[in-house]
Amino acid sequence: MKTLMRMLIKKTTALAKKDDGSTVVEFALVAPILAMFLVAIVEFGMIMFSSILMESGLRDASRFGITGRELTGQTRLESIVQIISDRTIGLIDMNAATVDVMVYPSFSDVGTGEDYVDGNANGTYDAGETYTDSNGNGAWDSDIGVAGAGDTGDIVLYRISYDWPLLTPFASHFMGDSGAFTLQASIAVRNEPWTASGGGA
Ligand SMILES: [Ca+2]
Ligand SMILES: [Ca+2]
Repeated sequence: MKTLMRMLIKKTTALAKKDDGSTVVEFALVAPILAMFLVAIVEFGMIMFSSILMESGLRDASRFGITGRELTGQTRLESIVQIISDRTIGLIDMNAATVDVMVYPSFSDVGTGEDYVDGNANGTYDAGETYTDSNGNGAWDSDIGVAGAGDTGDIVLYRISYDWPLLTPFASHFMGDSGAFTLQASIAVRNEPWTASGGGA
């Protein structure tokens, strides 16, 4: 990327020094590429900035979540999403972002699936194989987390995923997938002890 930029700057400077008619034509060819390149750099900066805000927003939300409190007029989950939304100052479209708040029996269970006997030894669960229905929903789950902000002392995972729509097709050559760059963050915490009057699920 640096080399390309150096090349573009050199070319632009060289064109500025020339004073024949071809300068205008050549500059017209280079200018859109240079402009697109600058937009891509700005966009990359925006993505990095949003990513940092998203991570700190998620951390703030989890710090709030472990206290068992809720914002006035909102449920705990709504309050948690509200905090992330406030901290990302509108850069992340919360309607398009996926926020998961899930309860696990222990830290080591975070992100793990229900136990099963791998009958055909292919390393994955297949329909018909014996499994332990930990969450009692009558089906095997690849993630044993149960949606919710949890009760006092519970282990809770906060996870956010957002597909940043890339502005420049140029940028999507370097990063992202099908015109979007996925931003992700997650944090697992243990809820503080609180009394029944101090909060609720
Ligand atoms: Ca299997
Ligand atoms: Ca299950």
